[in-house]
Amino acid sequence: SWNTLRGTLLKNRLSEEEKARLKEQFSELTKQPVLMEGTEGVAKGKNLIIMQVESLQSFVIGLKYKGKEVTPNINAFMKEASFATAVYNQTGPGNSSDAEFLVNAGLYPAASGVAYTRFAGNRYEALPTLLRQHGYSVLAIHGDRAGFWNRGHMYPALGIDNFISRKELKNDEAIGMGLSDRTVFNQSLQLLKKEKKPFYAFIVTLTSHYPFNFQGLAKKSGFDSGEFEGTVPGDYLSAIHYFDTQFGRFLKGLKSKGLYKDTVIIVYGDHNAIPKWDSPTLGRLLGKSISTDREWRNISKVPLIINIPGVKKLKQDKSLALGLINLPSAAASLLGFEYRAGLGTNIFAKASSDSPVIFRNGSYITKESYVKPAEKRAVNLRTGQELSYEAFAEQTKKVAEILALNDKILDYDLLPFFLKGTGNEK
Ligand code: GP9
Ligand code: MN
Repeated sequence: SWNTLRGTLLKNRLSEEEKARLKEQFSELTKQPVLMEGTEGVAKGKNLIIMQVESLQSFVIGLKYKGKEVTPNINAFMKEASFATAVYNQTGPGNSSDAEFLVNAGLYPAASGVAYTRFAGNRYEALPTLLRQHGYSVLAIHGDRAGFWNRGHMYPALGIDNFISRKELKNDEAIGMGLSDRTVFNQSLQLLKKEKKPFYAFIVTLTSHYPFNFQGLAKKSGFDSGEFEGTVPGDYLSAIHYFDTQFGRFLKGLKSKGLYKDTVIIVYGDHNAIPKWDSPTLGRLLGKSISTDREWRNISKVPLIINIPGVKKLKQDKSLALGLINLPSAAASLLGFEYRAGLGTNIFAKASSDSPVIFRNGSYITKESYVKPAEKRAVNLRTGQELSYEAFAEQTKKVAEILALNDKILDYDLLPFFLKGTGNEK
């Protein structure tokens, strides 16, 4: 496109000094940390399913509406999970695709525009590539056309060499933007049964997409959102309940096909569902106030659940603030591998430093503070009390440098250069 071409033409070359400096910064940031006991390699040899659930927010988990659980299957899954938390949404304008990028590449969204469309020509060493190097077969399944978010080009760049999109799937049931979660899960079970083991399957759901009221969905969901039917939050509960029912059937299918016991299942929400202007309605539905920044931030979190059959609670350092960028290194280490090509700290790192959750706009969250450089403000996460912005100067500078490094990696396709000689290159 014109944007890509212009970007290429306007781009200055990086000096060798600058490249060396960036490489140094990168290797410093991606030093393999000491991990919590009982996490490294606990899932060695197992299959991996990473499921990105469209618009799944944390607040629906465990929620009862008119006495009925919204997500009974996720609730049960979470009870037996090895690790479960709520993370902050780090996506930018690329929405679903940014979440995929955070999770599979461990890189931040693009500084402007969308990484999946701007940087599909880059050379990555993403999680799928790493797993393929270790003998995994890799596939992605998503019930939309391959062109959406440029996945058809980006997936191969990330090392996903087998993309089962809407075109390859049986089109026997469509809801809203693409094939229904029901048929996608059914067909996924058939595909996974046949897939060479061990596999990594990246499954991206779609039916619970905004505005959550696609034709026929309410009926298939059967959820009674009462007086909130027809509002975004009410229809959201119904759409998520539909997803949850299909998810339950999928887990059952994995069990009956004998796949469950050999498979790590990671489930997360890609980004928040409810737009901010609907927060008063959501507040009424939940019977609580979500008017302050803090309440909004908390309600906007998305779940991240890791389930390794037979593995009870994984130890994690609670002081780490988490986002989706922290997932690929964690998934790799559970399987017994080291992921060195992304910028996120491992979820299971023994956190010696306070590693922040970084948002694309330069704001960041440490364990106790929320810092917004654009407004030169810092607040206490829990109390909302104003803090001295200047006190965060060093941390703010570090965060800006990490985002700048991310942008240099994308703009100049630097990963192959960074990883040369680390044993992580192709
Ligand atoms: C389409 C879907 C879009 O394939 O992933 O989701 P969005 O990015 O709009 O949340
Ligand atoms: Mn999405």
